[in-house]
Amino acid sequence: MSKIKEIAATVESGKVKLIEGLVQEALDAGEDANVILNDGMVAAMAIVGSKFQANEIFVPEMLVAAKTMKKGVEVLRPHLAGNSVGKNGKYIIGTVAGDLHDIGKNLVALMIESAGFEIIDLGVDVPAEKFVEAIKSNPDCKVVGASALLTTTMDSLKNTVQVMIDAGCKDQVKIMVGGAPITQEFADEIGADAYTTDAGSAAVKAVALAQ
Ligand code: B1M
Repeated sequence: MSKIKEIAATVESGKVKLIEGLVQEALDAGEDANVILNDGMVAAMAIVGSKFQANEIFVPEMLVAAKTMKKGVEVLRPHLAGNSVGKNGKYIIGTVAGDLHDIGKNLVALMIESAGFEIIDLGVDVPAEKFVEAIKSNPDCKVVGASALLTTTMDSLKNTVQVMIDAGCKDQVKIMVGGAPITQEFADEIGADAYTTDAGSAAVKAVALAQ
């Protein structure tokens, strides 16, 4: 089995103790960090999602797979993040109220940090008012990102954007949204300034919006 396949299988089966060693071995063997991330770990999480949907696995297995992926990402972190932190200003990010998923949000934060932003991570299950509070207390921040992973939290994302608009935040920041169920159409409908499908394109968009 190739190292990438081995990493994918390890995330999928939630073998937390093995992942750090395997990711390091792959890096030492010259594998690209982005390939390890996308073809190994992100691909594994998609399989985990499909198995969950098919009732082949349940929440505890999803949780342990997520924990395994997080540990793997920590080994990759220095290879993905750049060293120009802060040159593009601050970027506030969080997963909206009612939503506990943070792997995608964390990857977006990591890529945006590597594009030269100082990250203010509000975490998961973030009330709309907390986004507003963070924006107002960081007047030098020009871009904010909100993530939603569940179809049931799309409304929460809509509310988050609306609360930010009502509080006048758009005079200061551009609002970016993303997450698996989100589309460009939905982003336009709720008044967001930008939507991207993945962490890499989110970083490119954030740089453009901060100029
Ligand atoms: Co959840 N979960 N989960 N889960 N979970 C999904 C999302 C689901 C699709 C699985 C499935 O059924 N196939 C499904 C949602 C279905 C739907 O909404 N229609 C689901 C469900 C149902 C649930 C629960 C309701 C299960 C239950 O309790 N019965 C529950 C909800 C809890 C809650 O949030 N209130 C739940 C819980 C969990 C765990 C806690 C066990 C765990 C999360 C652990 C964690 O994050 N710390 C978990 C996991 C791991 C998943 C799956 C398997 C993997 C998510 C993930 O990390 N993907 C997921 C299935 C799947 O995704 N196929 C699933 C990898 C990650 C890199 O991708 O998050 O999409 P993603 O992020 C991408 C893009 O979306 C984008 O860039 C990222 C990187 O490229 N992106 C942005 C994300 N945010 C962005 C922001 C941007 C731009 C781009 O700009 C600001």
